[in-house]
Amino acid sequence: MLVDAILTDAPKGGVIFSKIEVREEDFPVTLKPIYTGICGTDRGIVAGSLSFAYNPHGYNRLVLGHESLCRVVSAEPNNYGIKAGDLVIPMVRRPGTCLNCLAGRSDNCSDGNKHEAGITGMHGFMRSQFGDYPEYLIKVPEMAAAKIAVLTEPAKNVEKAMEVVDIISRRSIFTDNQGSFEGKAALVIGTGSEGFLYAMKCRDYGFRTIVTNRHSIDETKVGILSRIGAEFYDYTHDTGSEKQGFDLVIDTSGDPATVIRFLRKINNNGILLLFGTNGKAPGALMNGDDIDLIVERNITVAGSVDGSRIHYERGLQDLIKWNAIYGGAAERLITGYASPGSTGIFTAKPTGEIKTVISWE
Ligand code: DN4
Ligand code: BGC
Ligand code: ZN
Repeated sequence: MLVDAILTDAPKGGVIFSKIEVREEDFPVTLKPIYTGICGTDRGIVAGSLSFAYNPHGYNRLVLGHESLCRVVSAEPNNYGIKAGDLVIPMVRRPGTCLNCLAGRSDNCSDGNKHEAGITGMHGFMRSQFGDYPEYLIKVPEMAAAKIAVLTEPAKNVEKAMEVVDIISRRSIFTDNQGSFEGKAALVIGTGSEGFLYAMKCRDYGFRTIVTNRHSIDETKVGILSRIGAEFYDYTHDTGSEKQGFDLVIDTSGDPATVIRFLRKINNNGILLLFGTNGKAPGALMNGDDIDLIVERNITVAGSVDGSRIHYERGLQDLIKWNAIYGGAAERLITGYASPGSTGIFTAKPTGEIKTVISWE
């Protein structure tokens, strides 16, 4: 089938809006995207800095896009309740053959043989039409959620990562004597969409939540943080004395020097969660004192990637909740809309962007 698509050549990079002939299998469901979100991963692929990205077998190009809200155009009868007219979110990962993949947890794929739409060996969702299977579609229950549902995919990463934090935090008494995180502080590095979603989730847990970057942020971003009860600080103005004592540090920057900087400010039994990826970031040295600190303070360093069906479902629920309790905070994360042909959006991040969404209708 010949479709309009946003294409790259992974892992080299580049981006064009063009037609591509995709050899479609006989998919039982046909989808048209309404919105597709652009994330740091897409820009990393376009910049050629994510060496793990690759084209589908037999193609010298990859259709980008893994964040999408779609309309079902047609669906064969199925056991998943998917029918023509439904709003759905297609899942990013498709299982390989390892035990985690077989058990429905391809987010924990143990041999790397899974595929990811728009990232690793599978065409993504930034095309005018595509086919899929009902088992990889998350139903969006109500029209009220339609505006924010495109954020479900990035939100699912946060839900899974915080589940990892839950598991790690059980290694010691991590809460106060009421079982809450109220007395604890979380630092989120980075002010992109994932940073904001982490900040909202950290507030749900009761963490004092601090978000940081290497520059100041505009009023829109300050406004959202204030709605959710989180603080911002520009760490380049940190004197080294006031901001420390974090129990949870979440990095969405992928910058080694920044990660090490804040590793040094983590409390006993604290957690460093690595999430941002940027293979082209300059290296930074960890020294012997850093290793001693990780050991002596019982610090856990963890990575987290992707999420499974349950995380998509929780992510959508949380987005609806955050939008309601924080005065539209979830929909405020969408700071701009672009057309499929404006590919410059992949190489130049608009000032103040949290999430730019491509509109396909
Ligand atoms: P994004 O919108 O590019 O956000 C990255 C944020 O980090 C931006 O606000 C950056 O600031 C900020 N940043 C960059 N360098 C530094 C630094 N040295 N110090 C402080 N802040 C810095 O990307 P996103 O929010 O869509 O995704 C965040 C990252 O997570 C990306 O690297 C993705 O590839 C990765 N990711 C991982 C998973 C997963 O593990 C899922 C989705 C995304 P500025 O550029 O705005 O100035 O499952
Ligand atoms: C996606 C994840 C994917 C990851 C790969 C992210 O942008 O949201 O589903 O596993 O990229 O690094
Ligand atoms: Zn993403």
